[in-house]
Amino acid sequence: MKNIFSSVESFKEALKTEVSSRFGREFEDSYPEERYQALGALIRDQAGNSWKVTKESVRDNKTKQLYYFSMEFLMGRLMVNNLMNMGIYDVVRQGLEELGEDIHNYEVLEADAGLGNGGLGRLAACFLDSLASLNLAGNGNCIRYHYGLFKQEIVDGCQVEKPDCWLRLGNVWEVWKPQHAVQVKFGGTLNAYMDQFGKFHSSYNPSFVVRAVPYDVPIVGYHTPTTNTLRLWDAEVDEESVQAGNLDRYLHDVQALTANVYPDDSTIEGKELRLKQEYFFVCAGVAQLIRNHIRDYGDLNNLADKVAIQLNDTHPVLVIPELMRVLMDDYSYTWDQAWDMVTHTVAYTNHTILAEALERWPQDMMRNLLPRIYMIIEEIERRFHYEVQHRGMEHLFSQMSILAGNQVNMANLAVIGSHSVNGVAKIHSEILVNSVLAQFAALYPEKFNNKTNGVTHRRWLVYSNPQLTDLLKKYIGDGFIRHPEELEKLMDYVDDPKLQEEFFRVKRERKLILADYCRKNLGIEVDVDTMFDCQSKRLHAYKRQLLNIFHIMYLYLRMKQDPNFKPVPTTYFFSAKAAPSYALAKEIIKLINKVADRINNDPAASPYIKVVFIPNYSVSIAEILCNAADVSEQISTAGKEASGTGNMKYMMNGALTLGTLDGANVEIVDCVGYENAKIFGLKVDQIEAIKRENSYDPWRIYNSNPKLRMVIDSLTNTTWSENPNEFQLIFNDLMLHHDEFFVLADFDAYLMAHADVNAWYKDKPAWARAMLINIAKSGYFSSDRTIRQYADEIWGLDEIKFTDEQYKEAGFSKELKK
Ligand code: 26V
Repeated sequence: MKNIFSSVESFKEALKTEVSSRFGREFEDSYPEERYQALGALIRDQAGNSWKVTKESVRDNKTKQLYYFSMEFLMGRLMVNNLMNMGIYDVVRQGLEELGEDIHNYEVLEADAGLGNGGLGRLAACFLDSLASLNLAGNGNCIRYHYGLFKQEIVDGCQVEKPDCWLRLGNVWEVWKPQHAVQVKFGGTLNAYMDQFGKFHSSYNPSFVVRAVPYDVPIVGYHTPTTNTLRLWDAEVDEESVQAGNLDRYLHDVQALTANVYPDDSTIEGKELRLKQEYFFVCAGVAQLIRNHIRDYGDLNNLADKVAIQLNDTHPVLVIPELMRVLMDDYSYTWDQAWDMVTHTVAYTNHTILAEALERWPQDMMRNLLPRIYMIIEEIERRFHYEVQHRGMEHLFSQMSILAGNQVNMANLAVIGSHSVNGVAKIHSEILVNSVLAQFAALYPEKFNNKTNGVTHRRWLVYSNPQLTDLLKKYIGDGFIRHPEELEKLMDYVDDPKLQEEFFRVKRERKLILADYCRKNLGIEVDVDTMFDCQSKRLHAYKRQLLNIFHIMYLYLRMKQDPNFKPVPTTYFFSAKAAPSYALAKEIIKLINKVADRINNDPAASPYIKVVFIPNYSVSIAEILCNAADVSEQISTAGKEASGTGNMKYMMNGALTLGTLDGANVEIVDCVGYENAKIFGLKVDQIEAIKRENSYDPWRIYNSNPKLRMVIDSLTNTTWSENPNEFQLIFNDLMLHHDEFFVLADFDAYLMAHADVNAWYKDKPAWARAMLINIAKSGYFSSDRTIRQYADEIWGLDEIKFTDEQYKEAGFSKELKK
């Protein structure tokens, strides 16, 4: 196989040929979009060589495979990532340069694949990178949404949602596979009977049938031929299945199925379309894995030995009854055989303990939409109830049942049908075992485990922060790219004044890049010699962006009272999308923007305080924000943030965590020590005690704390808006609805924490040392570590092996293996 990327010359030739044969134009006459598409096609085709040998190796060596079912994969852009992982970035950059082109202009033409809401979807994307880079056979399974999560614009301080047409230029990475389409059936009637041997038979007459058609995206590992598949299912019409006189409605329903990512990650609304989406990609994904398995092994008897399925939250939990259906109805396994296979194959990850986000579906909706699936769920429930009774735990059953109060409880179904249940950080897994799923933990203690999240340090450190990467290489070599734990070597140099100075220079360069973005896109001038304090994540009451802005409001109001008060010059960055129907979250965005307007336009205050709200938080924005930060705000109410992963991205780039003891912050301080982070606020047990004693009284705090009172009063006294009712929802939430997330309770501690951070920041050697220690200790938070643990402790995966021939065929030289 000829590798066109083996030299700059052959790459240039290939690109010119590709442009002219694809678009019928000379390279010089072509449009930038055409050149971009041609380049994408060349890279994808090159990945195709590795893809082929990966599939062959997995098949021939009978390597166990993972299927990661997730409603969301927040991939971001793939160009730089793919070029770097394939080890051909420099060839392409130089080739383009010789053709008079800047590679950066190609990189920015790519739209972010924003197929997700936030942490859960980005985690899935990081996992794919680590799976491939660790030579593990891991397939992603998701929906090919035609529009990503909405784009956020800020108009007059308020969030406005615009469609995200990420497919406008097509998707250069995907390969359409119409030959692998499968039918997915919904609704209608089911007739069932038992034959004289006690075997179940059914005839199903669905009311709505669609074709699920896969688009495959290659996921290339770092310097290895391993290339996995992210399979995105699109919906197309099934010509045979249109009912007479119903064409318009049918076309609309097919198109709606894959139109949008559901943008509300805070409450679960019982919308039928969402349930349809869930079954759609579950049914298609299961059909594909069964088909592959039969092709490779002839039958399904060893399914659990060769296939692992991970459910990313409950959204794909219908995998459990769907796999039961296929095994029993299509392949004649008995219930007990099928149940044994399913429960040894499927594992479940929980990502939230917020009651309002736990999935429940109306029983009627599920029965009408998925009659056979519902029937199987009823039988799972019946047998589970029997088991609980048999084990003398009937008194616990009501809290573990799947069907109760006319609803289907998806988390309970997930736990019952899985062999492993994990939380995503130590404290979160403890809360699952001790409270949310305590009854299950008593019944099935062996199922429960923790897998602390991670992020791919390749995207979030190596590729997005080349300046820091070069510096690290100079001191500790490049082994950390494959072995992130080697970042620890930096500990030998954290007191070295030369490194400290060089590091500050790198940080300043990153700040300049961010400042440049703010100038060009927001028209805001940012002083890079101020401290950069950042909070970027979805907007939720429990994440407490409100606490952050209250501190800023306090500083400003105090400056107005006392002209001698001069805070440490700081730029506060916020970036956050609110669910379109989440009124309180939207009001908090408005407050942040109104405060920013007032302070930034006040010449007495703005040299000391600047507030920047960066619209449309996305993977690409995070790539320029996280690595410019000095301080990382991780201030959720203790017990509410399952893990957080932004905290890890900031830490890896040297920011100090200013946070509560919540989620993975706990492990961050475990690693760096309390002296290298700033932890404040109520802890989980204190919050539990306050709730138990019913002793929380926001008014008492308000009345006894003049600083806080000044801030709360300013919400309604026209300081920030001419309309005194502008922030009424916020006021009511805190003062009349009992401040569910303890903003007032933590206000004082938060102020003090900031004061400590400011003092610390002035001591440059101490500050640099702490930042460098954070980088040195961040290897643990690479998703390589997380995936290794999943692979060893849950999935039982072995590495994919390649022969020398296959290396060659994939166009890889063995030197890249390090
Ligand atoms: C929930 C829903 C509810 C139904 C409509 C659509 C939708 C979409 C997403 C979600 C997910 C909520 C759970 C979630 O995102 N959890 C986050 O998972 C991160 C990765 O484990 C973790 O770091 C965050 O702490 C956690 O909030």
